[in-house]
Amino acid sequence: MRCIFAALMGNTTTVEFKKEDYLQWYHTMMLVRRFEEKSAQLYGQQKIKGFCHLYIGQEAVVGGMVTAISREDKVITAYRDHGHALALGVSANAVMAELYGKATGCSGGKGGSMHMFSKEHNFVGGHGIVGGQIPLGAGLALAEQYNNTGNVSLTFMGDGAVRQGALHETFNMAMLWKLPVIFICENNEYAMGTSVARTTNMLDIYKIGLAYDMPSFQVDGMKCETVHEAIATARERAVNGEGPTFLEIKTYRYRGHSMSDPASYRTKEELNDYKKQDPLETTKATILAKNYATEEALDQMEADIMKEVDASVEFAENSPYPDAADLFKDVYVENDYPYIMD
Ligand SMILES: Cc1ncc(C[n+]2csc(CCOP(=O)(O)OP(=O)(O)O)c2C)c(N)n1
Repeated sequence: MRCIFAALMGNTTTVEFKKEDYLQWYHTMMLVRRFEEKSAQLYGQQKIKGFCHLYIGQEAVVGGMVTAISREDKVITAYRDHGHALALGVSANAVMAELYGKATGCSGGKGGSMHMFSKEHNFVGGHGIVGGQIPLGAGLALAEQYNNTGNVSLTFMGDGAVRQGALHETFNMAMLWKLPVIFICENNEYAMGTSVARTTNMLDIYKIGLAYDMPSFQVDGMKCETVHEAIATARERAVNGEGPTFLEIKTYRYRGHSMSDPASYRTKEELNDYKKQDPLETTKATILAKNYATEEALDQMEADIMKEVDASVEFAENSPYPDAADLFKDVYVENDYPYIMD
């Protein structure tokens, strides 16, 4: 355990990654980035309304996640959820239509930006109440343990959410029952306009887990390599019946908290320091240096992604709004309720 700890605390990895991993990371991150840039534009045109929290800057977290998990694992997160949905394979069409509030969206157009959901992709949301998803994530893990599936729950949260009391109750139960859950705090340094330093004397969030004897690590979140290794190691422990892990993944959002935030609480220099470590740029540089793909091939990949994103806008534009008669559908359990996880 000591050597894993040393590897995760630094910004290097002990794993040899394959060409396929790098290409998948680049594809995932590029899809999320271009999709969200388009969403921001559409929000400005009032095509997308209501709350909308962009993930731009944090893409290496979901990039590293997808190569480290099984597609049967359950993933749950807060409202900054477009990246998780897209990375797990929910189509750009279904995510864009959801942003538009259209019936073809992944939550039937009734969830919007904060409530992406896909039973088919084992993505259990998309939750607007800060920290509300933490106990739910442990519940998902309990179901996997009870049914002896060998799957794990990946329970994401922001740095603001770790101050919720529910986290402590959940950590306690998860450790007591050795639940197969990976708690992942995406520490992007701010909860709305409030920095971590303004809310706590303990800046190393991962240490919260140590109070419960939970293996807890800090991870460089600007690199898919370190994220993948941390999640894969935690997953192995969970699958082997060794219980939960807490990962504090250090990342940064380039945009404001939501579309209405000018982000005046931070400096341009701070933002630029993170942009210098941009995971799309560093992944591209590695791919080119290792001759995993040519620059032209990567440009082609990007052009194809842009087409996919543009097509999703057309799809959303041409989709119908939910029927008024469906207003009370999907609220309580129904026999044919489409979102219950079997
Ligand atoms: C229980 C609760 N309290 C307050 C809010 C209002 N609120 C929405 S987002 C947010 C900040 C959360 O920040 P963080 O958990 O760090 O996530 P990030 O936005 O950085 O992804 C707050 C306080 C809420 N949605 N739920």
